[in-house]
Amino acid sequence: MDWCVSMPKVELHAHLNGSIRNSTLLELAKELGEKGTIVFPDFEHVILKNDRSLREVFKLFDLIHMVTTDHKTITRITKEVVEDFAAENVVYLELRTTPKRNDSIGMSKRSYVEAIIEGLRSVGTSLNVNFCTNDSMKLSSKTEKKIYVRLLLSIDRRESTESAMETVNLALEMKDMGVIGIDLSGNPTVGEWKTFFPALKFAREQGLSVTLHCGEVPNPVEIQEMLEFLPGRIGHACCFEDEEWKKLKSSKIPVEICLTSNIRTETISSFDLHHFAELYKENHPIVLCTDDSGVFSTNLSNEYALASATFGIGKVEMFELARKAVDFIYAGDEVKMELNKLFESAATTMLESN
Ligand code: 6MZ
Repeated sequence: MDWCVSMPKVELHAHLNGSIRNSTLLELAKELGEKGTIVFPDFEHVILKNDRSLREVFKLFDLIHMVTTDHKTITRITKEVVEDFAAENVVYLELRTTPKRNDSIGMSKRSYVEAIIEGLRSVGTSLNVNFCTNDSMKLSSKTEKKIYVRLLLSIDRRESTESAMETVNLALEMKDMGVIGIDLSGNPTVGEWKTFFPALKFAREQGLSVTLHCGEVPNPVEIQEMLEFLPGRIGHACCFEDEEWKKLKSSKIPVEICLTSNIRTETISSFDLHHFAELYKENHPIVLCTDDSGVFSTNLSNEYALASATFGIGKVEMFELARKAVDFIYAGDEVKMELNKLFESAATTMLESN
């Protein structure tokens, strides 16, 4: 479906290291294999495996982090990921990543995020990237492609309260460099919500937006508490019971929907049974996202094509779904206005071509 590629789209749930190109991942692993740091054939086998359970996905992330977590590589991956999203006409991207500390190579959480910002700066001249919060003028209309990028710093569920607080403080320090929010993610079977609550509450009090991975596995108590926290958005919402659906629907919290990810990790048994259908029918705020485009071999256009084909939604309605996502972005009104203008002009072009 070419129109899924050509129409403008908004990506709100993409993990940096999960969005790495397969070719880059293999290249980096080969280099480490040659140095004897890893056993390349073992690594290659895991990377090229297509179907993996949720548990296996988190094992894969540990492997990915072994080959990606140095400043130079983080800069490279960021550049490539932004270029890949822009190439399929993503016009606004909220990229999330877990700041990592590695004393042996002089990496602090701050220098990790600085390496990402360096990646945003180094995107080629054919693409205009707006990433600083005070930087709206950087999007010149002369260049062919433009993309707004904003950063969310993730707290991994393996972290302590102190470490989560450190990430929130870092996000606050880096607000002027495009960091606008906090995400809670990581293996959903690990850690407890109450560990992160103080940091998330503080983040929100200080004006940061918060999104939570919620209900990726059944955990009614945690899901209820997360919904009561009233985050700006939640990701996944796969394992909800009646009570939780009721709460979600009355709260109107937007849901970041990741179709391929949910099927690949077997948190949902088949596309046609996905909760997208019901939420869409009931006009609940939703946004289609990729989650980990590299790990799950997908892209955002593919997610739109999948939703259209599976749920029988036409081109105009899919366009409206993409446009509606602008309402749920964490960037401010000025960016929203620019995006609304951009969608308006794309709508005119689409109608003329029909
Ligand atoms: C929960 C996920 C995830 O932060 O190193 N992550 N957390 N559920 C998911 N669904 C499959 N996919 C990715 O990107 C990788 C990290 O993002 C989180 C995990 O913590 C993973 O280690 P970054 O850029």
